[in-house]
Amino acid sequence: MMMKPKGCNFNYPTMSSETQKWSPNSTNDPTGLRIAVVVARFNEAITSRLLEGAQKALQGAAHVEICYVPGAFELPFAAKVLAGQMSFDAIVALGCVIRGGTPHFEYVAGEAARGLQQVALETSVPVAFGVLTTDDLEQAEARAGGSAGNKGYDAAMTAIEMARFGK
Ligand code: INI
Repeated sequence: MMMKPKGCNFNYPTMSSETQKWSPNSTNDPTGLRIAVVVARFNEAITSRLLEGAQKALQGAAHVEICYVPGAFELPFAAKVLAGQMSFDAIVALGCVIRGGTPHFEYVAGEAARGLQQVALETSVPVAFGVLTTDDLEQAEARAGGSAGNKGYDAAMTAIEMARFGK
């Protein structure tokens, strides 16, 4: 029999698909949690929809603090400041980086991902990666409440689950 580590959730299947599947259970329940959401304003038409998705998942949380930064590159710094405030159970980082044919994409997307993971590992405050990295606007729209779901919702559900991890 496989041992279930404390706080781990094996209740929903993991499948290779465009949209994550979430089944309601105690690890996806935001009740009592304090969550910070940091949103990049760059590509605001998309990130505002990611925020709407995140807010839906976080309904019922004890507190949701929403902060804005100029672009995805600034998300790790903001996440580190918020993690240092010691009052948040998890952080959701939302952004949208569109390739657009320049090397800038690689730097912004890569540093956002690397920096956010670094903050989580250094502070032990979970940081969910709700940053779209797409080839074009159409792909971003699909993932921000369109045909491929809402990655802001998925990131917030991830933050809730990870806030309860090991507890
Ligand atoms: N920031 C984004 O969030 N998405 C992008 O697509 C993007 N592009 O393409 O340039 C972007 N650039 C700004 C960057 O995040 C910083 O705000 C800027 O470089 C100042 O540090």
